[in-house]
Order: sequence, then structure tokens, then C-alpha cells
Amino acid sequence: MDMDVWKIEREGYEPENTADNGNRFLIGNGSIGVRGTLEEYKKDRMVAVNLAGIYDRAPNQTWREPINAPNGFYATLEGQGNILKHKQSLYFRHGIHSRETVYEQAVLKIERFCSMAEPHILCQRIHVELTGKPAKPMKLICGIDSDVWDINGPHLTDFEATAGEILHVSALTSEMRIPITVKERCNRGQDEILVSGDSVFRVFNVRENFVIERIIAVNGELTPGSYDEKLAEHSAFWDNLWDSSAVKITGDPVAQLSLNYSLYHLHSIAPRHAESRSIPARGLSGQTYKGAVFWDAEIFLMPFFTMTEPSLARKFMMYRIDSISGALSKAAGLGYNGAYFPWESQDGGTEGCTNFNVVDVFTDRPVRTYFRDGQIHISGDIVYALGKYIDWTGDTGILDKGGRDLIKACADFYLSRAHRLVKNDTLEFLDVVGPDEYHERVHNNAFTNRIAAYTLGRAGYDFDVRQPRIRDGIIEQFDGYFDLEDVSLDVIRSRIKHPKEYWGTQNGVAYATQIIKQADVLALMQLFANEYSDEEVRRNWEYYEPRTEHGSSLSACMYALGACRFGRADLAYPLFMKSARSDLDGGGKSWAGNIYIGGTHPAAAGGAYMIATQGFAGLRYNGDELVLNPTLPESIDSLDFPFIFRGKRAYARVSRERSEIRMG
Ligand code: IFM
Repeated sequence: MDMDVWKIEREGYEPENTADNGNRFLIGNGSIGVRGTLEEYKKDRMVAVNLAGIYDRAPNQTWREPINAPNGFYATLEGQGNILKHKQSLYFRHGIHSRETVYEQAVLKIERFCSMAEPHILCQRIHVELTGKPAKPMKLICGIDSDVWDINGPHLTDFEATAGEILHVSALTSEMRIPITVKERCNRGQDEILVSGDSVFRVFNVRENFVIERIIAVNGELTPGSYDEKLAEHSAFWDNLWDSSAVKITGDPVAQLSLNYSLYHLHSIAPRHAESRSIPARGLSGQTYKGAVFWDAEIFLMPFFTMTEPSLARKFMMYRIDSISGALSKAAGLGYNGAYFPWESQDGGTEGCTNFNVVDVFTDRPVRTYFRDGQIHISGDIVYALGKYIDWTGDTGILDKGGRDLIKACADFYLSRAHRLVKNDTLEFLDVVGPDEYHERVHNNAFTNRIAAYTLGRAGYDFDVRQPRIRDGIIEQFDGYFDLEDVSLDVIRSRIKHPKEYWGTQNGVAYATQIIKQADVLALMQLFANEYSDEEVRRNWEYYEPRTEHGSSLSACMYALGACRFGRADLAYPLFMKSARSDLDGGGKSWAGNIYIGGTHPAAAGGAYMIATQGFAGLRYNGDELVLNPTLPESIDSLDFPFIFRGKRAYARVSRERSEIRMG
């Protein structure tokens, strides 16, 4: 039987896999993300109805994080007996989550989705079949449950829970007192209402086979229409998205499923409903990483949206343009000119990154980190993404909407942050952190210097920026990197004393060695691909890859793209699968010291798209024309995908025999 490349399923009731399944089975519509937890779960099983763009700082907490709304999908059976069989599935072509649980006395089937057509609407259908002989009556309790997961909460206060025909829970965020409301209507009258603290439930006495449909509105009004009508609109929305974005892979159904799944995630968290919004590093999978937007959005997500839905890519850029005040004040606060964008950007472009971003597992004390002060590449990453967006779409109009000012402000920041060498009048950047966060406070990180030079150039400034040493064709990641202890990853692992210990900062096991967290020089070579020959990429790949932990999900994609450059699809393929299956397989790094960093990995999903289209198919714009330079893995016979270039629909088809781009 052919494999269904649009569906995942897991058999067995597995509360021990709550965290991974919560990510794996996530549904969302850009405005709301609902973790793939089961309907009867409570906060201890990480239930989250994550709201995009609303942040709060709970009393006595040091940082803001996004809000989880009360859970309108809550449902549980009573009197059903033990579990005999259980299956959880996700039909990701249409973003529909299902569970089917066979109990001793009943079969419970629940289907749910976050409407793509109406971004504040959630829909659920519950089906109970009584299987006892004779059938045993039982209770179904469903409603709005306020017992949801909070990492640094509680974030909601002043609850009101009421029930008439409609269930209604309202609350205010604790810091800014933003109203949060959840309303629910059901197509069938209940036997009883239960108001329990801040939650409200319908209780049904189930005496025969039974189906109910529930429509839930989060921060908005309930809208007319049945479950089936809403499902039809939602599914049609998804079909349109796939028409303009799906990459067809022939010959390798597992690769096809994995890439479909990656693109599903990207679509589910894309802020289509907002004018100027971006995507947080952990998507809408909870409060991890403070719901903040990192460089992930510009470097790893923008390519997918620029190619398939440029109007959305524009919103990402507008988010940075509209939030430049945060970047101006961050630069000013540190004594610099121009715009230094937040490393972890929250609402209005405020910096979410603290100076103590890791908690040491040995002392349980926060450790001073320099991501906030040192990852100055972020401003250049934004300018780079804006430049690429304009080159690809031809949308120069964005320059007049604030893009030009943003580029200039970022260039001004770099000029004031740089040291100018008297000797040869070049600029240096000292005390920075590159993409490899294990080495903080380094000088002249190659990636940072190049992206700063790009920014200065794009702003029309004429300065030389120093590039680090090159030894035997290998670019030194930063000044003095080659002098660090050269040990293998195995040796580093043998030095670890605690499973959750953080490898970076000055006491970390990697700090004084050449072991790096993620692609750094290889990221440089990918972003500025036409400045390096295939042979240079190969040499650097072979040097740095064995020294890379791939401790960030952003790493594999850059190495896969590098391997495609020198024709080694066999090396790229496992890295492609690692990126595409990051949330399917789960088990990635979930701790930075004592801080939980688990959740979904949109950058890896975006990276998988880049590998398929720019790596395997080798699609790029060389300034004059679009070209294809394929490096197909053995298992893949062909790739077909649509994209939009300069406002026009195009299709690429790549096979071993023939490659072509068709416009129109
Ligand atoms: O942006 C990344 C960073 O490069 C590595 N740590 C995780 C961040 C969020 O994904």
C-alpha cells in the first residue's frame, strides 16, 4: 500500500511522551497554536493554547513570555473504564488533529482544528460510542479549562467564568491587563453546567451513541456555521496554500512526508491575519524562548515565504521596520548610534534576552551570557533578508515604507560599534558572539564581519571590514580560534558531568576548544555563496563539520546546503532529513542549563525547504536570471515546485535527465 504522505499516527497512550507529542501534533493558524496534548490533559501535561503576539510578565518574574489562553478544547469521559487501545493522528494536509481511544466501555473519537479561514475560531467534534454489553451510561465533561501550562506564570488574573447558552471565560493579563476571552457554543444542550474555579464545563449524561460539535472563539466573537461548514472553508484554505507551495518529491515517500510536514508547520504558524508580525523561534508551541523572534525568522523562514507567499514575507520585514524604536533604544542604551535589533524580539521590538540567559545546573545560579550585547549580527541578518527579499520580489517600494531608514540605521550602528584600525583604515568588530554561541566575547567573527560589511555596502557606505585569517583554505571562525584546543566531540562528551549542563559560557566544556555549537563559517559561506568556490566550501565543510555539535536545529541546514555545493548529496540527505524531521522524531535538546528550551523548530522546517529547493534543486537568482544546479540524492528521482518570482508564478522541475524553470 502506498504511504500516506499527509498523515502521521502514533499508537498507544503515552503520557511519558507528552512534551514530544505536544510538538509533533501541534495545530495552529498563525494566530493560535494548540499543542498536541490530549483533551483530558491539564497543565502538568503542558497544555497550551498559545496566543501569537500577546506577551506578559508575571509578578516577580524577570521576563515576559507569550500567553496561553484557557483551553476550550478540554473534554473527558467518566465511567469509561481502562484504556485498551489509543491512537493519535494528524492529517497535516488540512491541519486536523484526531484521537481515537478504545476504553473498556466506550470508544471516544475527537477531531479538532484551528480554523485557517477564521483565525480566532477553533472547532471540535466529539463522538462517543458506548460499547459495553449492556451499554453503561457515562458522563462526558467538556468546556473551557483554565488549568493551562505556564512556564513563568500565572499570567492571567481577574477571571470570570459564566455559562448560559454560551460558555464564557474572561481574564486579564497580569502585567498590562490585556483582556483574554474564550467563548464556546455547542450544538446540543447539556444536562448540567459545572463552574469550577476559573473554568466552566458542560456535563452530558451519555446513554447512547452520541456526537457533539463545539465552536470556540478566542479573543473574538463566535461566528455562525456548523462544524462541517467551517471544516470545508478551512480545508479549502489549506488546499490553496498547498497549490502554491508544495514541493513534489518522487521516489522517496519518507522525504516527501517529512517535507510536507515541515511546510505544514510553517503554514500553521504564519501570521496571515496581522499586518506586521513575524514568527517566534518556537513557533506557537508554547512559551519557550519567551515567544521571541530571533534571526531564525530572517535567515531560515524568509526564503520559504519570499518564494511562495511574498506578501507574508513582507509582513516579517514590516515587523522589523515597525519595531525599529526598540532597536534604536537598545543601541542608545549601550552607547551606540543607529539600530541594534533585539536578539530576542518581543512585542514592539523590545529586547527579551536577559544578561543571564542560562541557569547553571551545578549551582542553580543564573550565568552571565553575552547573547544580548554580543550577537550584533542580528541587525545585519535583517538587512540581508530585506536585501534578498527585494532582489527576489522586486518590491523596492518597501524601501520607502521604512526599509531604507532601517538599512541606514543598522549601518550607523555598525559604524559606531566598530573599531577603526589606524594602520590600514579597516573596521574590526571586537567582543562579539557569532552564530556559534558557545564562544562568547570573541573578536572578528568571520560571519559577523561579513554581514556588517554587507550592511554598510547596502547603505552606500564605503569601508573595508577586516576578515579573519585563512589557513590552508580554512576561514578562521574568529581571531584565535585555531589556537584553541582541538578535541573531538567524543572527548568533549566524556568531560560532561551533568546531562543538562550548558556547553558554552566561560565554564562550559566547549568554550576553550574548537568544538562549536552550530554552523558559523558554513553559514557565512551559504549566505554569501557566490564569493566562495565549491572547493573552498568543501575544505571548510570537512574542517568544521566534525567540530560541530549541531546543538541547534539551525545547524544541519547550512551544512546540507554546503554539501550540495560540492556535489555530495549523500552527505546532505541525512542533514535534510534531520531538519525536516526535527519535530517528527522529537528528542532534540530541551534544556540550556536549567532553562527549558523545548518546543517546535520552525527554523529547521524552513531549512528543509531551503535544502530541497536551493540545495537539491540548486535554484538561485544570480542577479541576471534564475538558474538550477541540481544535486539530487540517490533516493529522489525528481522535484517539482511552484514559486513566485518578481510577482510571476513559476515552476521548477528537476530530474536526473532534465531541469527546467517554467514561468506563468
Ligand atoms: O537563534 C537560535 C540561535 O542561533 C541558537 N539558539 C537557539 C536560537 C533560537 O532558535
